[in-house]
Amino acid sequence: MILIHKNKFIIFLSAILLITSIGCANRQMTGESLLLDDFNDAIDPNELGGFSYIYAHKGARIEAGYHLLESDESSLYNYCLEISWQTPIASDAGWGFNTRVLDVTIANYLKLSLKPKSDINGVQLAIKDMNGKEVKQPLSRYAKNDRDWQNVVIPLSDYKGLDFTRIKAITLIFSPHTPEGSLLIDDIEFRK
Ligand SMILES: [Ca+2]
Repeated sequence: MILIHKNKFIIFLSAILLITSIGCANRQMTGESLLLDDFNDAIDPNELGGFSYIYAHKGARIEAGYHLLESDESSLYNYCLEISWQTPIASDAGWGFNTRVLDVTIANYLKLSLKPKSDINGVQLAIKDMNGKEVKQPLSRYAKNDRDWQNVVIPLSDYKGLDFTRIKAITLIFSPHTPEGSLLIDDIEFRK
């Protein structure tokens, strides 16, 4: 009986190790594009299984919520994410989400839909890898500072030095440069 229990325990332990190793495995982009989130299910986690996060220090405030877009024939429930920020002088705040351990070596661009509802000059887009290295670029380098929906295409060649075999997170960083504002964001994806 003791032997049977021991074998059962070993099988149980092996199953746990297998599940754990699958859970930690790198997700690899293989096709033309890899969707991170279209927000249409209006719930965390994103399409990669990663969760979003908010941070707001030294008097800053961030709010993020799902925003239902007007329906058209192609999609009845098209949600995007609305992010509002208040970033007084010397504060620091951001919204981001985990991509888990993502291999996007074959990708050339990060693409997203954006509708600024205010000035976005102080907004930066950061990409972080599993080594803890983070590279930031001003969103206004790629996006127009107007109030219409636009496709924003960000070349990953501008994010030098990252380990693109193990990308961990993408963050929008809000600074006191624009102390108050909001934007709508949708359809974040890596593309070849
Ligand atoms: Ca959407």
